[in-house]
Amino acid sequence: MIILILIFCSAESMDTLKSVQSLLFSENGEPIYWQKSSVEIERRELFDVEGEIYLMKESEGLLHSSGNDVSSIIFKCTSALPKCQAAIESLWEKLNTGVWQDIPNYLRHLYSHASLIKSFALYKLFCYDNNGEKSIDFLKQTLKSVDLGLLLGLPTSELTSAARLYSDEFRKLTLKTESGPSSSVKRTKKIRLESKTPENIGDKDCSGTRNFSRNDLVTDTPWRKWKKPAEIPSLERPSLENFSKNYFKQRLPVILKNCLLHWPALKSWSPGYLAKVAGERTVPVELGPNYIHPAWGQKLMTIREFVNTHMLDENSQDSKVDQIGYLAQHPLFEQVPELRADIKIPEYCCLCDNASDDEDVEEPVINAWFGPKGTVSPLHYDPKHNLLAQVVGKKRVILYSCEDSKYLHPYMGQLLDNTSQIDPEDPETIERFPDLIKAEPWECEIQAGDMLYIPPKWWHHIRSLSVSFSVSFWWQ
Ligand SMILES: O=C(O)CCC(=O)C(=O)O
Repeated sequence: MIILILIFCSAESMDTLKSVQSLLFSENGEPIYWQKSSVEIERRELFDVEGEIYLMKESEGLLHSSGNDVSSIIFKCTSALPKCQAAIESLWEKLNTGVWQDIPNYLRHLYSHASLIKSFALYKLFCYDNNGEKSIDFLKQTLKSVDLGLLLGLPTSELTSAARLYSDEFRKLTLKTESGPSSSVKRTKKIRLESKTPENIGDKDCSGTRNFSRNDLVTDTPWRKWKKPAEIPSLERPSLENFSKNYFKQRLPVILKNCLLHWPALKSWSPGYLAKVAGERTVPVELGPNYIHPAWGQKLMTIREFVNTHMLDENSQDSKVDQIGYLAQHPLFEQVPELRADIKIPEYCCLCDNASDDEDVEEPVINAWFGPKGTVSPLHYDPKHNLLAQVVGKKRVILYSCEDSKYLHPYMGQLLDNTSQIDPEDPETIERFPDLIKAEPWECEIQAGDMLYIPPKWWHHIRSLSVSFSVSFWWQ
């Protein structure tokens, strides 16, 4: 019996197991995390999380078992799992009490670490308790556990490495077997959902809120009637010097045509491709017409689920559900480094406002914006320079200069003070805010292969006109 199970278990899976094990334990079996973190957690804080730490250490102890006694390994893993789960749930409560900014980092670290231990227990079970469909299920839960750690805790390098190893394993497994799932196919964002435990986060949706039909969307062009929009100039791969002198330094928007031709993403990305490469990864999807609408909410789901329910049918451009889903402003490339290899940081991002700061230009913040036709980002501004690269499909962009801010009536309050009450698609807006007539709109459509430069503090309203994948680079 033991021999049979070990035969089922591939050498590759065992290699992954060893690699993940080395993220958790030093060569002599000492848990690495506790050596590193004892300095981070102060004594009085330790008192607050004593119970959780006890549970986590116990689980780790169980998981660092060696030998070939498979039934004992399985027993230890199944005993470790509920302990990790209890620690995760208790930490989740703590992370969701009080103001998010005041949550100490050590709690988020502990949450991430508990997720890593849980994923390791699940993966070990996958390796030793290998039986067809059930093992795929273990592997899915494994990935979900690291993703929850990455999304809701702190994105530690250990979690990122583990996620990569598990994803590779999942890809190999689904390539090898026919039984795998078919490969068919924001706002300073911090995910904090209301559900009590992380386990049911995946099931949370905006139920109770009104479903919004895509037919309700206004797609007319009222802003053109208020004032003829200026056209945003468009240049074919301008030199750095030209871009810097005439646009970057002048703070003027411009479309940079055909700048992405060397990106592998331009050829390969499609909803089906994303589901194939990262289908089992859990991501936060925004649901509802846009982030200021009362029917807006967030739901964690796998990319495959998102593609299968909220995207089409790539040809028909229609989604299967009424509610619009948008994977918006998400650091997907940190979470899924495999996709990071498909894009390049534009050389224009090396420009900076002060020549003396030349050496201090930081890496840009890279976010993914992936959704069906009809996603809307309401009129808002961001403080940084932005290159919005359009990889798949097209988007319509309406811009207003920061000089027109006085006519754009931002919401009051800290959370939405970079968002305007003006809805350029709503014909009645002008009656509520008649001085809007004094603001000068700019407008353009960006296509796959284009990049739009949006200067800092320029207001932008963006609607996808087809299935769309954009990547934004914010810098300085
Ligand atoms: O494409 C979108 O929906 C919004 C993009 C955006 O707001 C940004 O890049 O800052």
